[in-house]
Amino acid sequence: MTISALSCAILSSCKQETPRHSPEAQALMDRLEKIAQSGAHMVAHQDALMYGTYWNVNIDGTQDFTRSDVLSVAGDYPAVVGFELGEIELQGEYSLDSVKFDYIREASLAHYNRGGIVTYSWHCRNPLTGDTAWDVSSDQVVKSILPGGAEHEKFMGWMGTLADFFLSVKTEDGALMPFIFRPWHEHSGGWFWWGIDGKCTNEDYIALWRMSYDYLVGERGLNNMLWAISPDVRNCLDGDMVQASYPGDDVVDIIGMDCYCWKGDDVKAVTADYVKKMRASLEVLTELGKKHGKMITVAETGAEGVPNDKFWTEGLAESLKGFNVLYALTWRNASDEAHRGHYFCTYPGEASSEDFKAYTQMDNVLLLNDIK
Ligand code: BMA
Repeated sequence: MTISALSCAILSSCKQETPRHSPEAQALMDRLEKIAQSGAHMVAHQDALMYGTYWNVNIDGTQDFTRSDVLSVAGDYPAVVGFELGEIELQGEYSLDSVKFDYIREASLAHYNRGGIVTYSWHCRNPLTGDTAWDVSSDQVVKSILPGGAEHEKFMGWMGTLADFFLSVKTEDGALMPFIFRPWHEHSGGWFWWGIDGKCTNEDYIALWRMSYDYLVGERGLNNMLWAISPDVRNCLDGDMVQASYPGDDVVDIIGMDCYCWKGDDVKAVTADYVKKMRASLEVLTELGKKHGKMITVAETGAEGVPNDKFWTEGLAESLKGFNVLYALTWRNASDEAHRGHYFCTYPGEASSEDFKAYTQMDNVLLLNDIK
């Protein structure tokens, strides 16, 4: 033991600073920077390996995590796979989308070992009422979990459970798997308890983000993750709004946005609106990215039920043309009967599947094998 290590051991108050990024996280950053600068973007799909429109690992016994709707249609896996950790805070076996947390860990590692990139979202329950993330009955929730608030201890326990999960996702050589963490998303709206549109102040949102960072990275040593913020473009992705609630360059690695294509009878007109909204928002995001020296991404997108058979080439590809975006993550293809029609990507036999295939064959669109 060196003298300084010895004195640190003796003086328990002597804390070692956690470096901003672990070597694995830095390698992921470097890999992403290269992709971002190439002008190409990665195909990304939420819960891609857990279930698809007509299958589910819980039921079909495909627990080697080799199945994916994107793979079935395009012949390769998405480069980025998103997983949802909502309700991990309740310490049960299953997520709010009925996925086993053990499977999420195993599927994350399977994707990582194949050369893919993992991102986690967290629709955390309302710690004040115990109801879902969408319970916005009080505008005091964030305040109540900040230091000094009545629910602070309880909430830190929830964060502890999340940290325990992250600490359990280890690669074969024992390192913590690097990934992109995207907490407190769509905060520009008022539909989650952490929304700045009436549910908390900008200051409280920033405090929540920084508290999460300090705990997970500073206290639990989770410097294997990159932090992505993603406001929703509803309520307008205006630079000032994002600016006012921006947690700081020291605690953000990627600036993203969530932007969906809404429904309407005239699918061509709806798609054109989507392209317009995406491009206008990406202009703003590009400026923010430049200003803050951050990569930008489309953290959630798609059209529920993909009403336009040409959505991928006419909608998504058109939207992203000319922008340096990391990836475009289409939301989940829910498999359960209760969510029939709640799909945002394609699947075999689905009307837009040929167009999706054509989109993934474009030179600037990257599936898993393209990033290896
Ligand atoms: C929403 C919907 C919900 C789901 C939640 C978290 O957008 O897909 O059905 O529970 O995301 O994944």
